[in-house]
Amino acid sequence: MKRHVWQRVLAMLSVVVLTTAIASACGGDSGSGTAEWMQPNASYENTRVASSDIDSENVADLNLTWAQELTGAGPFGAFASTPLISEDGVAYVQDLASNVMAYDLETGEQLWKVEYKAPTIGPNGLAYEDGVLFGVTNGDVFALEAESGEKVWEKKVLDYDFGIAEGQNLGFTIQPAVRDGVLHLSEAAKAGGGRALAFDAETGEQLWTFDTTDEPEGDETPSAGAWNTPLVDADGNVYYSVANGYYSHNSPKSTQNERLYTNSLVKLDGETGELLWYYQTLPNDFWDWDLHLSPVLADSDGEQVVVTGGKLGYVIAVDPETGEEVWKTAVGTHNGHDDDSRKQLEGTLELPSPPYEVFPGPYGGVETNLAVADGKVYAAVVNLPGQVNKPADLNRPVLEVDFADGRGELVRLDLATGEIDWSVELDTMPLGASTISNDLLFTTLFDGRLVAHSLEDGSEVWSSKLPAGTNSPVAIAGDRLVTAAGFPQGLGQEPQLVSFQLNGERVTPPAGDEADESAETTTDDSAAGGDVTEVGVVEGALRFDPSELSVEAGEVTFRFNNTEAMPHDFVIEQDDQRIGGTDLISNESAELTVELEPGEYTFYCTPHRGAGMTGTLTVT
Ligand SMILES: [Cu+2]
Repeated sequence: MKRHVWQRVLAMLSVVVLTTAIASACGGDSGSGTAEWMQPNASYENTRVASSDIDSENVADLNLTWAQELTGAGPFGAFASTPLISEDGVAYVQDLASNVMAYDLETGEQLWKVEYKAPTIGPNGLAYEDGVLFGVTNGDVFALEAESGEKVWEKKVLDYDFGIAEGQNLGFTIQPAVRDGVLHLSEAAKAGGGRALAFDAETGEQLWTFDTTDEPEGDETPSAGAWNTPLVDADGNVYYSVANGYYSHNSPKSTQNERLYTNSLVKLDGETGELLWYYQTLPNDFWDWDLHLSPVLADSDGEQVVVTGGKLGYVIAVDPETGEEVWKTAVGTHNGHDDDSRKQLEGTLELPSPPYEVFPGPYGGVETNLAVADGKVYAAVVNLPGQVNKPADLNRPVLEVDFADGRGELVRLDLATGEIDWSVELDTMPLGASTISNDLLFTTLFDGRLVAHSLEDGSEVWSSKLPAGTNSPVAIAGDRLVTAAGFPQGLGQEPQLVSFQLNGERVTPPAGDEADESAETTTDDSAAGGDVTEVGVVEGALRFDPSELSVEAGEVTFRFNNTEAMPHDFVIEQDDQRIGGTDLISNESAELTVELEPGEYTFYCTPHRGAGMTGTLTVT
């Protein structure tokens, strides 16, 4: 153990040396200096259209100019929000441990950091108005001086217990919106249904709340709330895509109903929080098909429409005045389950015998935000099925997936009709939202690539390999692009914030070869112990290695070796009773000693249980 810690320190030191070298290698020429990206989705309308110099003619000269290690992490990596970029050359970001940092865009130097150390599922992130940054941790809302990171105000808003695993109360995990002095954000899934809240941006005073379910006391299932930045229109009215509930196909039938306002777009009065209208797109959802994207307000031939979508694999346009559907288009792979939830309400649902796959899966469909420009909608679509391997899987609110099977598409739809103009296939999942820069569509791919595709026909124009896997969106301003390689997937990959500049001096980010070696040698420690049962992880797969263990009854010691930066724990239970577990750890080992009687046990990782990170333990 000691040796491992020491090697980790060495690895970190080498990273520090490298990043210092990178910073000093960066020359003095200044950027164009007037463009900014200071809204979560670039504009109040959530269009994700950058004010940018980068286009298909010059993208070949877009170079990585610095990378900085990200140290905080949540269950889905180190980073998942859209960075903010100020016109005076500062990037403001929040990692998945809720920590907030400011970086000098020119040098990559960290200007300040506020540590919250509160892991969250994400996507979280920052909002900005009049020199002040706004953000959340699980239960708190805070305002910071952008200049210094100094606290302006901070409020504990939620006082219930929350966790970071699916099916738990998740608290806040949203990138808020702020406009004209009012801050808007929502709880994510919460027992009975999360609330949308509005605050006075100057004082932090709570102005109103809106229950995103119509009977918040009716059902204890964590449900509704919102994951992504709402839309605030020029009148101050607020549109949220309200998420679903953690219901399984086999959840008691009494709790399965339309369950307003799950999977609904809602419009709220900005003054009072009163519901103006709702549009429910999928009642009684039990496949974890959230409607959860940031709604986008766009002009379509002189008519305003609000466009949204989500994991259900549809892009939808709604009339902002009435809430009536204008069009609804399926994107990505669907394999015949779209009407299951409605059929179950009618009592006519018949499912096949396992095993079978369900498209879109629980991480599938349009997982990350849309972009809209010039009468066109752009969607990054994930094709990754949920797996029903045995009848009991229908008790799971989130079907098991295998991230290694993930594929995707980029799709362009016509804003007026919803018709698909083009769709191009991707050999890995796009989880980096859609960002438009002149004639290019940027996103990031799960295996660690930053890509730019042609708006015209979807063809790939440019790509760059990032130092680690990623599920981070892209922000662009002027000649700069900021994103993260925040989802490490291989031995030695370290999460990093990365910055690109047109014609910037290219650097090679720390690749982590030395960390690689240190991780490999950690297993040597096992020689020191006596009877220790080792369990590790399959890198990048959210799986234990092995997934089946057997030990003899009595006092048993397990050593859990997490060779990834992704945090995992190792928990043993029997008949829903927790026997014991390690802390969440990353890039290290932890031991667990428990007294076990003969029998069958389950082990799992708390944050990734829903993603299938489970195994069986036989005690003889
Ligand atoms: Cu895990």
